[in-house]
Amino acid sequence: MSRTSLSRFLIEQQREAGALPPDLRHLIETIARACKAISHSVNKGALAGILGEAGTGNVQGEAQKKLDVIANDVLLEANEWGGNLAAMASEEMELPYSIPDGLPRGRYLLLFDPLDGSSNIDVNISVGTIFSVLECPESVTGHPTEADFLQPGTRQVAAGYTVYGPQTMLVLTFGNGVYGFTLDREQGGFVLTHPQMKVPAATGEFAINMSNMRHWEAPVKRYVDELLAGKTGPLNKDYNMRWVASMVAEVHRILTRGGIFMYPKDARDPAKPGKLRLMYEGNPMAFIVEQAGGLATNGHQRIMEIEPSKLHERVAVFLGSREEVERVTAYHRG
Ligand code: AHM
Ligand code: MG
Repeated sequence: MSRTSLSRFLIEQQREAGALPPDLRHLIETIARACKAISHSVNKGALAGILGEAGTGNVQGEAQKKLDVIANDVLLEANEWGGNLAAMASEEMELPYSIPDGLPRGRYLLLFDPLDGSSNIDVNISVGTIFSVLECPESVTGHPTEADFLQPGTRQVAAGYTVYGPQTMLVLTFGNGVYGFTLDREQGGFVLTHPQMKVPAATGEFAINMSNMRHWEAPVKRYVDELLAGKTGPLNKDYNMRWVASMVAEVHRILTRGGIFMYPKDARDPAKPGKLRLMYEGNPMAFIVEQAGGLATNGHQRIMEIEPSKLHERVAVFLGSREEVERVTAYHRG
């Protein structure tokens, strides 16, 4: 069987499809290399003494796991000297990390959640890395600031995630469809295994943390009540439910067999528009899901059209199969 490596795929996209400038191709190869290193750490687990708490907290007030910190460092180190980036921003860092003086600076901004779903690390359930690439505004001559990152998701030039599951898979888009690559550990590289991934328009599967039900807003309660009513309710169909508590794993399942993922705004902290972060969770996942034919809204508008006001801004998320995302979004409007 002839196999297409990630490098070959990216070079062909650059040459034939013209979809990818050379510096963006190089950046994606570098991110993939970093994700390979993170995958090795995740796989070693207790053997490398990397499970458990780091003993520190991040800007969002969440306790950091050792692997949150390791994955963040791996991504920073791999990407700072490549010459493609002006700055990076991460869930684990309060402020952007500008490429230090003395190293070449490029034209892209990279945002990431280095280890998403980190409550799952210690129990050996899938976790992942999510990333988003923006162009640095041309007016920036020195070190980029937080304001330079505050661009809507429609301005993303690439996005992707790596899921560290039974297989490690990298899933990518740069606005030209969605492609999935599986890590071949013997060969040491990613191989194209899932060309043109598509989210089926209809689904019988939903994902939401039901323990928060009493805090939900009326449109979400109504929608989930209807899903639970199954064949005897207005939707006239039985639904199944999944909740991994790793967004990367849920989105990967949805890209494979359809479904709707929801993390709505709720009344636990009325000041927060949701739990997930817009810039490095909502936007990249929305870009991927839309490129695969699905939809992603915050209940009111496309996630990718939200004008961000801060780096660590939160967002309500409804994403996946078109028909279901349209329905729950319509309930918010109505
Ligand atoms: P994290 O980035 O701190 O890991 O948090 C994000 C994760 C998502 O992957 C997942 O969908 C959600 O948090 C699960 O939250 P909960 O534990 O409330 O169900
Ligand atoms: Mg996360």
